[in-house]
Amino acid sequence: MSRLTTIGDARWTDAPHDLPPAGAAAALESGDVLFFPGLEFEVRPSEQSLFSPAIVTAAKNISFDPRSGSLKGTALDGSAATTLRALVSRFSSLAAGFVGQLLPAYRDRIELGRTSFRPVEIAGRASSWRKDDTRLHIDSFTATPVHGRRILRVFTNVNPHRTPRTWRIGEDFESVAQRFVPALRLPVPGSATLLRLLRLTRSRRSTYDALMLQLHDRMKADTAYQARAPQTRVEFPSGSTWMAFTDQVSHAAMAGQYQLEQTFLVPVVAMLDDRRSPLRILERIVGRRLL
Ligand SMILES: O=C(O)CCC(=O)C(=O)O
Ligand SMILES: [Fe+2]
Repeated sequence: MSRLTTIGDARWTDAPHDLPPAGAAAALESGDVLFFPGLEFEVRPSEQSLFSPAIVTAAKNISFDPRSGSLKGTALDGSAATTLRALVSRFSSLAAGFVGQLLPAYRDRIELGRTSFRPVEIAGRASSWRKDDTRLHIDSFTATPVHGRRILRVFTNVNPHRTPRTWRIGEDFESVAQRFVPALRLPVPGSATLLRLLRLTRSRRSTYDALMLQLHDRMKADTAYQARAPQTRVEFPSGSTWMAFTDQVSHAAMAGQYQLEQTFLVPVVAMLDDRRSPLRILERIVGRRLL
C-alpha cells in the first residue's frame, strides 16, 4: 500500500526541517504521498470571483503553460482572465520553488510541466469511464508521451468553504503491474508513427507510454478491481498541500472542489533508485526494453 507521510513544518519558501536531505525523494520514490497539512496557498480578496465552476468551458480544468503563459479552458477574458492567469502563475512559481528546495536531488533535471485550476465539484461529475478520475488509476498522458519520465504532481486544496478533497489511495505499483501486465498488449508496429502523423500525439508514443495508457484503462475498466483492491480513503483539508508520483501511486479523486495542481517531469536517471520507476518495473516484468 502507498503510505501518507505527513510533514508538519513546511513553508513554500523553506525546505522542511524534520526530514533528512534526501528523505522526501526517497519517500516519493517508494510510493508515498507526501502530505503538508499546514502548507496553504493564499487567495487574495480580488481573486474570490474566480471561485465558480462557470469559469471553465467544456473541459473540467483550466490549464496553464508556465513557460508560454498560455491559459486554456476558461470562459473568462479581459481583466478577469488576467486575474486568473496571475493566480495560477503565482501557484506555479511557489510550487516550483518548493519542489526545488524539497528535492535537491532532482533540482537541475526536473522539468516544469502544466499547471491546472480545478473549479468543478468531482462528486457526481459526468464523464466517460476513461476520463473518470473517481476510479483508481495511475496517470498516463494520451497526447504528450513522457518516454519514461516520472510524473510528479503537487496539489493544493483552495476550497473557500473549507471542504476537503477526498481521495482513495490504492496498492503499490509493483502489485498493480503484476496484476494487469498479463492483459497488456505491445503496440502494433507502426502505430506510434501513425499517431504522430495524425498529430494525435505531440511526439512518438513509446512502447512504455502505450503500456502505461493501457494500464490506466485496464484499472479504470475493472469494476471488481475498483471495489476490491486494497485501498484507503484520505481527506485533504482545504489549506493543505500534497504531492506524489502519480504515474506510480494508484489514486482516485472522489469529492472536492477548487484545487490547484502543478505537474513536473523527472527523468528516470535523476532518481535515487531508478529500479522503483514504472519504466524499470514494467521492463523487468515484460522482459524487454520499453523505450
Ligand atoms: O483532481 C484531483 O484531485 C486528482 C485527479 C486525478 O486523478 C488526476 O488529475 O490525475
Ligand atoms: Fe490521476
